[in-house]
Amino acid sequence: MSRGTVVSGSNNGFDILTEDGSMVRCQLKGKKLKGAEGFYNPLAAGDIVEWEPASAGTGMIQSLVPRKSLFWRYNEKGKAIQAIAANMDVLICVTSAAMPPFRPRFIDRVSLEPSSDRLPFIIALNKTDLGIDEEVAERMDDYRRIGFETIEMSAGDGQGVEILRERISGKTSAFVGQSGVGKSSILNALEAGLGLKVGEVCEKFERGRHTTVAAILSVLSDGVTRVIDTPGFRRLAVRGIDPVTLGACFPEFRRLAGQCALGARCKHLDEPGCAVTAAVEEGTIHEDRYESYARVLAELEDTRGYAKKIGKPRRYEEDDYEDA
Ligand SMILES: Nc1nc2c(ncn2[C@@H]2O[C@H](COP(=O)(O)OP(=O)(O)OP(=O)(O)O)[C@@H](O)[C@H]2O)c(=O)[nH]1
Ligand SMILES: [Mg+2]
Ligand SMILES: [Zn+2]
Repeated sequence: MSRGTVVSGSNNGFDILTEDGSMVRCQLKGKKLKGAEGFYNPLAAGDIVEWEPASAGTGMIQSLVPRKSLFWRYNEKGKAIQAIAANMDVLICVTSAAMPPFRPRFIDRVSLEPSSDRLPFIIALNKTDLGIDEEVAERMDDYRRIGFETIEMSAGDGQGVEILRERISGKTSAFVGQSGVGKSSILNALEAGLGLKVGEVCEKFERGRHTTVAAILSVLSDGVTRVIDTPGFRRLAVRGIDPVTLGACFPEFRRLAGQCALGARCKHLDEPGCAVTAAVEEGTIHEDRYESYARVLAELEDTRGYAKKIGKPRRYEEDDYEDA
């Protein structure tokens, strides 16, 4: 039995990067994959599997090696968790200064999983060549202030590309974010040879066109740096977090843990003696971050049934409307 890494694939077959660096097309052995029970899809880009050679240069996947990290979202149609990218050392949320517009509430939602899993997380503000509005600059400053790592960059003119390269060098990183923000373009800027497909942003609606349709892992020419490109989505619905622990996924709220009069039971809404709402009034918690928190909390309360059912891992579904 050998080990290999899933580069891409669907139920019809997976491209596996073997330990000696060659590629082999593999099928699953049987209908259910050992180790991937309960998921909408058995395997994500970045998964490590045990496989065996089969006929004519193909392979048979026997089992999934436990994941050390996972980015996933809740698939509403399948009513199950869809694994998007696995085993990354760092998750990068790509966002754009413009075209499509900067969406901090979307970033807030993406940040919840790495915040609670302690997975290194970077906010990459792309398309800085289009100019950075004051409002965008102010929010990026706030993200840094509360402890998020950020990179301001442009796949278009190359700003920040070397900083990104240094940060992900020798590691596996996964790039996620809304359609059209430039995830595939950034990877092509790191290495033109990747030749990932890039699509225009629709001028009228300022939205991407879902150009990347499946996650794919690529190895850069240094032979050791791995990057996972993923399909864009417009909105992330949050599932499966216990509402009373949501505050702990916001680092600047977490710092106030234990200071609310109600202690760990405080949901930071209108409870007397709440340290979080006091910090919002004082301006030490950004009111838009608080708004994100309140919206996600309401969503979690509305979908408690899901939360119970799927437990941990918690999260996400694709949806058709734009704003969180
Ligand atoms: N001006 C400018 N345009 C960029 C930049 N990066 C990407 N673009 C453009 O933005 C559009 C979308 O880029 P993609 O790389 O396809 O975006 P994506 O995030 O991979 O989109 P999906 O695959 O649909 O999720 C293309 O027209 C790119 O040329 C940048 O830094 N500056
Ligand atoms: Mg893409
Ligand atoms: Zn509170």
